Amino acid sequence: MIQFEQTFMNFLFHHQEKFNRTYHFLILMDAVISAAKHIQHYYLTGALKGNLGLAGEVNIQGEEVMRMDQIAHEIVIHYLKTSERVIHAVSEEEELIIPLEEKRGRYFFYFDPLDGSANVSHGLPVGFLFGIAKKNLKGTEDGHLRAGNDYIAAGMFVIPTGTFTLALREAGAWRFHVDETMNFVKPIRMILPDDTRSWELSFNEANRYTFDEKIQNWIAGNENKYSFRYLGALAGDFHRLLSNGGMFMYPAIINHPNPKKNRPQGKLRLMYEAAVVSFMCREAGGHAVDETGSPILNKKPDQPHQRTALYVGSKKLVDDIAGVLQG
Ligand code: AFP
Repeated sequence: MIQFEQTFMNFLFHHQEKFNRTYHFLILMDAVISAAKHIQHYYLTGALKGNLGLAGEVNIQGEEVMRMDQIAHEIVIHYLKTSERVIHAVSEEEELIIPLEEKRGRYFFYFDPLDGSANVSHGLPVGFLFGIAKKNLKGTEDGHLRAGNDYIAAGMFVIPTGTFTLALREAGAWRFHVDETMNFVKPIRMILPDDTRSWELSFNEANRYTFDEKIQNWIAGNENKYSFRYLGALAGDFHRLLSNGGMFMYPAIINHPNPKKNRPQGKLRLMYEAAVVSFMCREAGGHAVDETGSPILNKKPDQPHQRTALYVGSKKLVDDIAGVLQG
């Protein structure tokens, strides 16, 4: 017997129909899926085609750009254009906000086309992360730098693993797997598990003694209770977290022996990393806070590439650390 699974687009059509929504979001998501498939293809064959190396440029964040970063960015922008639904996009790869369909567009799209560069030269998992906000259709438009609470959807592809997770506002976080026809299929609703036995902690252990002492003490008091996993690519680490529960954190770096390497603002980018996973986490029953213990989703960015510290995961753990951060 052939086993058939529901496709992502079929799932989404039914979702839009059930909630009486327009077709515009469908057109946008179709473009996003096409982009992800293209990125996946280039990444899989990247080692053979010489695409997993450096591009020879430094980006606005002062980081060396990988060839794949550029390819992935180009692919996403191409498909966003063809959707004709996006007013502005913010990409990790471009300093300025990218104007697309300013008059007829309906959405704002914030994305990191290939997150986790340290994994690229090894062909190991990276992510394509995105958040989507919608134009204010009723009142005056307040611009395009939206807080995560204003997103209507957020998602991530783990590349080249072939998994896709999409969270829809007040409608849950859903995981799909790629099938033999390169379709994303079989929606599975993701809910963070209550059972603490599977919970994991995920952070860069090498940074541990650069964190605020309160955080170092919290780690010392909790590290023996949970397993520890760290891939170094947010999409992969967050993918595990959604299944197993626990907490991913990238705290502010304030005690580095070389003060120039301190990152009091945190490392992760708010609009297309922290807010994206925080939105997904909320839809899976979890929570996320910044270095002040305040919800990430309430943070309205002042500029597109703003950074933040991030603590995201099972509500109990995040509430616990928020208490420490506020104490
Ligand atoms: P890059 O894409 O610039 O390498 O950053 C990846 C990332 O923003 C995120 O995906 C990881 O969780 C985090 O950085 C890893 O940072 P460390 O290498 O400092 O642990």
